[in-house]
Amino acid sequence: MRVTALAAHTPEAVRAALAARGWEAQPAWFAAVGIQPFVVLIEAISEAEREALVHWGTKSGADVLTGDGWALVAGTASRIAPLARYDRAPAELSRLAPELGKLLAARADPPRSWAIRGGELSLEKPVIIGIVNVTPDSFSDGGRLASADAAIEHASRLIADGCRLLDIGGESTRPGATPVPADEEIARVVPVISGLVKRGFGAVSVDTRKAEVARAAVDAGAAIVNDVSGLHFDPALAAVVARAEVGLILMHMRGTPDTMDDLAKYAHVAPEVAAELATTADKAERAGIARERIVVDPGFGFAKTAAQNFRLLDELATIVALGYPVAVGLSRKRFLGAATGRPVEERDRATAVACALAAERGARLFRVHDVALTREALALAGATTNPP
Ligand code: PMM
Repeated sequence: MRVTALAAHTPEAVRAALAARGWEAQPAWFAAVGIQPFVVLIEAISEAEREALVHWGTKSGADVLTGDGWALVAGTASRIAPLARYDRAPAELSRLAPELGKLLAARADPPRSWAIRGGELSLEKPVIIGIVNVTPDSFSDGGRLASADAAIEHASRLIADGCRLLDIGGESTRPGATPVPADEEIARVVPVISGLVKRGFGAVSVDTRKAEVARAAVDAGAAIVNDVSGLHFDPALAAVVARAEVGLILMHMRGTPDTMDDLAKYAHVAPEVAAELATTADKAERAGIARERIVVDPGFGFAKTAAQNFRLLDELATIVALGYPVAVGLSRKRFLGAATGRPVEERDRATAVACALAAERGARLFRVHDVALTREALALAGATTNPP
């Protein structure tokens, strides 16, 4: 007899073991996915629901841990799946079926594309978003025209390095940054956006919290709005996005850049960020923004301590499980310095490694300064499951 422990963090090892023993590709894949471990935390449940779950767990062989008002259910996906079916689940658990069904559906069929203005961006391969910050501290050498030209030239290098999207920002969101009036922000970003669109440099996104700036950027040809406030800063932003039918990145943060550090209080960061992002995405959909247009971003560095950022990166699958494509902004952030001891200008290698870790956990879009290095790290991470 020979006993071998197989890798279980992806379905690959089981698929390969079955394929090596003559299984057809499709059944081998479905079986491998079905026996992947699946753990769900169920909160705000009644005593009757809790008891029904414990009873169901004993019968079905899934592990159920419970406490006051919550339960944690662990097992394989195929063992837990019947709980998402009205005809198979105990009547007391009917409230659970639709919620669990959504999680299972997103897991079985993650989004493969993102609807942006004028078309779709494929997510089959990772999407690198090149950062073009047109803030005075980034481009401090002279007048507006010079800044726009410098930004466009910088963007052309990022495109050559392999990014598929350019994110243009005219307002710094660092703690303590001076707020920029909308007209000043427009004057910074619009010449760059129209210059890039005119040159046909691919999809352009505007990094703004303000409806007025988003409207001007969209008029200049932006295909995406990236709102770091997750629709909290300007209530009019959602309508602009809905009407223009552009893509939307909803980032998680609490408060504003000035107040966010005091709001970094979580009992368990990943589920709390996921719940807050789900509420925000719901709000966007109710404002008329199609689900296919929404990407969510856990907001690394925004209202999170270094330790919370690392937990969130490790537990990124919780954000991915919401069913929206996930973008991450890890580039040069302070918490990367906390692990490496590197100052901000030396954090591109750490950024590339962090992006590879995020890709493995299901992130599809990566907002970075150094596109070439990140592209290489992502190529390697991808080749692990899909060899070239
Ligand atoms: N971070 C910054 C700015 N915009 N947008 C998204 N979607 N995600 C982020 O993490 C994010 C962002 C701050 O970083 P920078 O000052 O280096 O641009």
